[in-house]
Amino acid sequence: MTAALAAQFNEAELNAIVSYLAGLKGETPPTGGVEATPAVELGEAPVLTTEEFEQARQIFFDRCAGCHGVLRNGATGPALTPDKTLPKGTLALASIIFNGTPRGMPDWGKQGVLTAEQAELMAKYIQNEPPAPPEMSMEQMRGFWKVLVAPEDRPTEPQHTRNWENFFAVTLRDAGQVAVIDGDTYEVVATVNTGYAVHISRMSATGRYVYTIGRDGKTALIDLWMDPPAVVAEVKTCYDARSVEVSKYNGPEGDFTDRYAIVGCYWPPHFVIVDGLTLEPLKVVSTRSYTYDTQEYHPEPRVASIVASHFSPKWVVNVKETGQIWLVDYTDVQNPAIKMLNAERFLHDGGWDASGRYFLVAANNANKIVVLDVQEEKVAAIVETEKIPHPGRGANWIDPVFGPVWSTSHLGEGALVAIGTDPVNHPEYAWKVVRTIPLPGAGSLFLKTHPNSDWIWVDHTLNPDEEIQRTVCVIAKANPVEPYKCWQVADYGRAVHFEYNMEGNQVWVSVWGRADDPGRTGEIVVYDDKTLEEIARIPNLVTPTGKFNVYNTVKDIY
Ligand code: DHE
Repeated sequence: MTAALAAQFNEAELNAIVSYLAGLKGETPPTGGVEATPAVELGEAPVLTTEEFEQARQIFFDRCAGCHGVLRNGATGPALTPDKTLPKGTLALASIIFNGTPRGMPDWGKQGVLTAEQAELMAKYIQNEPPAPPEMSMEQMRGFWKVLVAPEDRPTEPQHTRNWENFFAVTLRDAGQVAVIDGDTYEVVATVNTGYAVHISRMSATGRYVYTIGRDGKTALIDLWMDPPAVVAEVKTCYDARSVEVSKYNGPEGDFTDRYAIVGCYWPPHFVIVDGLTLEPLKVVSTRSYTYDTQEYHPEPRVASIVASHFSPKWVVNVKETGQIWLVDYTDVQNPAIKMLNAERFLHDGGWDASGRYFLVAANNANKIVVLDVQEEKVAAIVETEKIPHPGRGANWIDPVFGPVWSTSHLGEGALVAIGTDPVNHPEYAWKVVRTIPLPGAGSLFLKTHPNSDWIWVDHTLNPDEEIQRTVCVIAKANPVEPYKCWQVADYGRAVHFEYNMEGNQVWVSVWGRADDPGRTGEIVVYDDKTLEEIARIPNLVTPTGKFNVYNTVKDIY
């Protein structure tokens, strides 16, 4: 490789190319081999047949758009527009797609998700201009909307004697389903069809309903009082989505519990307010706007996390690419007042501090956590962290030296940080990183704790090393300087995401297997949170990822 070409790549990308080329040496290369197309000049995008282009478009939507954007302007992952990809060329791009990078690009080839031919196809595809995806009108949304059981035909009390507040909604990612699992008995009470690859489940303010959002933009409403729990309404408000939240406020301005829900879309870039009991789409609001800092127009500002304020009838809507936090007042949904706060680019996931006043959200590719004071409606601080913070909802705990803290782990660094969250009693530590605790590796997606727990649990799901991918660690709150214990939860798959049961004495961890590998599709491992001993396995689940306990989700316990 010439020095000029090598300068196009960072160290991680060069390593991926070297490792890829090393794999091509043998008689039967493990990767299947990719024809070495030299780096091409700008303007010479490789030509694809219509069939190849359609296959690549679908793979890009399923695997790549979440991080790089549908229009490939970059967010969690770098921009992949032809001006960036053409100088790299097919071979280098295919190497990176196949091998991944330590900074968070998954190793799609090594994981067996993409063949070498598909990696090459994707490398060629991303050197072409991105196709413009379709918009979605209110009329189309209404066409998708279905009420399967009308509110007046639903039960007025639970139709079973199970402890439904201790139910878990578990995403069965590749099956396009959610399993409702009884947290007392570990029985699968119902498996319901939802959207594809449900990203999150959130509960209505009363806890009776579960709202799921599929990657395909489909929202399903599950009634937990039915026997068995079933989908009572569904709607599709976008083609690509990650977030859903409900209205929670009950106070002088009205009782909004179970009244509305809001769906945050990746494409088209908008949010949609729907009726809380029927999912009837009511109002669509575009997020296309200007970046908060340079004030340049952005055609694809995607809606990342959304939370409902406890203080006012407002949702906190995090707009990724423009770096703005929108406070959306839902008292008049047809004429919503929106306060736009400048924050930081690439807002992603986040959670409340223990008081419920501050929302801490990762600006992941900026390596920062933005602290929003929801009561004062202003950004209280922006905190520098390690590389690519990924908190899920984070973890609130009391540090023996620094008092109340909120924690995040990182995708790009083996480190868990604690940020002081108590400006009243510990002002010297508030909104500062007070601890950095080393982990066995990078690639962490989630961490979790509970006010009753002695531990903070953390995963390493996207670490390239197979053993580390399945390893979870616990850090003792009493001595938070290093992990107290780390172990592999299974001999296959990746360990991902934690959730406590209602009592806060058991922890559930997903083993994310492969849908096409019978016996190893996935399971949930349940641990005693005091002794850290395994209590049960809930086997034969198809690619379980997120798990949401009804009680803990309603009360925002993490
Ligand atoms: Fe997620 C939360 C986006 C990849 C499982 N994920 C979120 C949120 C966003 C988001 C915006 C916050 C929602 C909220 O709170 O309102 N996730 C994205 C992506 O854009 C990304 C990086 C790439 C993609 O294409 O989707 C991505 N996420 C993943 C996964 O690969 C995971 C592990 C499995 C999957 O679904 O494909 C995954 N994300 C989750 C889970 C949560 C989540 C389980 C909720 C955590 C919680 O405890 O609340």
